[in-house]
Amino acid sequence: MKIKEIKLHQLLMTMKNPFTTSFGTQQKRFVTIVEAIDEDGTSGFGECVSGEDPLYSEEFMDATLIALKKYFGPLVVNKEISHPDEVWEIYKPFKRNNMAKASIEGAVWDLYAKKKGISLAEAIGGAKKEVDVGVSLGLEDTDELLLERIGEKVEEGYKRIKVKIKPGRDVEMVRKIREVYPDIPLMVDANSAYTLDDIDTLKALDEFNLMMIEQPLMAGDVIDHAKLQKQIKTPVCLDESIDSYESAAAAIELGSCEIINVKVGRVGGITQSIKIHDLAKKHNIPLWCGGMLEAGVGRLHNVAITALSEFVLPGDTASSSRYWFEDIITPEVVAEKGVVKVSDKPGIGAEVDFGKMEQYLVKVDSITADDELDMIMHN
Ligand code: OSB
Ligand code: MG
Repeated sequence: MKIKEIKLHQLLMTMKNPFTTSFGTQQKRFVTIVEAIDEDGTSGFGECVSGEDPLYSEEFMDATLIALKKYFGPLVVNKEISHPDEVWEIYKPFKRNNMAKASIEGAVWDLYAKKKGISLAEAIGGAKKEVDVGVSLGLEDTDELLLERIGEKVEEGYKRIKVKIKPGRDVEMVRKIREVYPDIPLMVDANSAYTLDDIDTLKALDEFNLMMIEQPLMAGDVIDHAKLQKQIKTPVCLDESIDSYESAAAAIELGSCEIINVKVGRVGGITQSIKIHDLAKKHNIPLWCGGMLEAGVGRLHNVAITALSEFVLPGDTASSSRYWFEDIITPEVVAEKGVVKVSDKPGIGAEVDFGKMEQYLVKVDSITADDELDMIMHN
């Protein structure tokens, strides 16, 4: 494959409902769709999942766009690439910026699968025909409102419910949920809002038979999480702390978690996700696919990676319609009774609909062979 042009379609989308976590509330999502076009005019698509502000991780969309335009686009344009794994190698000297790297790598994976005439899931090595999904619910102003939301999602058949917690909205809120829904598969996500000083609160959650507690402590930490896991019964699941293959290996070795949430963008792409997958399988660590409030392209990538065998727990890849009035792909991602079908069409398995995208479009940037890598450092 030789990529001739990379287009960065920058979209501003509005979610149906505001989404509140311990970081704050958001209703607008700034999405970048990466389109990698090869010499035959075939397009592969990736989605950049950076946050709008550096709250979840250090990456944020404005900075990510600079990284894509200045480094990661020019580094792959006009290069002969025979397999998408090579993209990580090309990017290796450049530290971090995982979501930026993953967005182009994802487009190359889609292009590669399309060229081979196979689905992205098959290209990755995923054999599942369908995947189980749950739903991630933001904090609501009152517990009653949250219970209403949970009721809707249970009714829709999602395989597990995840609720966001933060200090002051934790034990009593979960107690109320359990009073109404004693048996649903339930988990909580703290988005790094606690410290070991909150050990009593974290221990108190043990009584609710939660599937797991996601990222209770600081992003990046594996030491305190290991101490915490020894003191609580609820399995710790790491999200923000698993930002590379190396941090996954450290967390497994230290016993910092019993479960890992894989987000392709956070770990630097599909190639790295597969490496983490294989490591987790070896150590019997169950995986599931997290979400970053993706539009359709990222959502389809999530479905494809979930087709791998160690993704044994329901992911956060809910229906397009849970987030958007209109997604940018045809057909949209649909979860029926908590199950999403894995497409067997070539690549991501749906068309990116430029007509639908138009309503959200802010700007399109293009990277071609004219955009040479411009660095101070030389070899
Ligand atoms: O912590 O998993 C998280 C959304 C944005 C950033 C971080 C997280 C989330 C979610 C929602 O929990 C996942 C989704 O539905 O896409
Ligand atoms: Mg999380």
